[in-house]
Amino acid sequence: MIETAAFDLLVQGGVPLGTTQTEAYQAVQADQLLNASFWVNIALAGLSILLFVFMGRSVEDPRAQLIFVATLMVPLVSISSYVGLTSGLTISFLEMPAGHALAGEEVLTMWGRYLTWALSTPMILLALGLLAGSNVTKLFTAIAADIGMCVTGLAAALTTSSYLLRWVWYAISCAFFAVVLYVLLVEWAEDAEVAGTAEIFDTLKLLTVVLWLGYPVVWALGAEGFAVIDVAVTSWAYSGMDIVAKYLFAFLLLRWVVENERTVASMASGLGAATRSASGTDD
Ligand code: RET
Repeated sequence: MIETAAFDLLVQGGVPLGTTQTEAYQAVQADQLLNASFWVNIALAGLSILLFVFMGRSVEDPRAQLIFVATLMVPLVSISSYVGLTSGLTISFLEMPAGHALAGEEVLTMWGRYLTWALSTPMILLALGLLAGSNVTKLFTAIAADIGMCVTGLAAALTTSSYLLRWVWYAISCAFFAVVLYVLLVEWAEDAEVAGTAEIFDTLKLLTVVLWLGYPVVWALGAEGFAVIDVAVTSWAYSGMDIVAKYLFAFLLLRWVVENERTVASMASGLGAATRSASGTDD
């Protein structure tokens, strides 16, 4: 039976340490299920970019435009992220430490995902914060914690020295995530009431919270965590959640902004709206 070298490498798990980019690329090519999980997102991101540019063509209010630009960045980052993955540039085979279910084996790690989330998820939060009428403090808090979550998630995936320390990084990432959830669920939910955007904000908040909670679950179940599900299924789980968390989310948000540009325009400018003053009276 004739098999490609890349297929051999994958099946036998015999990929040597320090795999080259070409070997990573060949391994992706050899796994159609995995490769499809990348290309579906490349196609959808491309279509989303075209659609969102078209939808935003006559938006004039600066705040609405900023929401558009932030949201448009999401598929732009995404298309770059998935091209990085499918080309083998941002994936590596890493040897798992003792204690891991696949200890001693080379596991395909899609670390580019965590890296690019550090760019795309702040854009999602910027758009949501603007919609809720957040002040700068809350916006900064949510975005800084979110970047912390992604970078420490990246550290968890890349740590090969100690199994325990992988989970320590994971726990730190979850702590950052808790801050993001607090701002979304408590602070911005209140702000959106004041700003008059509660209806759409609540829908998007629910979509965001439910889907985002899925990411740490998939990490824990996937090859990087307890290795209950294999690499291609893990990748599809992320890709599937990405489709809803990014493209559907962005579409719902932008459609609402186009239809309600005047509501967005009438929100107080300077990102200072919707705060309770120290004296307890509303601004
Ligand atoms: C990780 C693992 C460590 C613990 C936590 C995680 C959370 C990730 C999240 C990712 C959301 C990504 C989105 C991407 C869209 O472009 C890093 C998986 C808490 C919430 C929405």
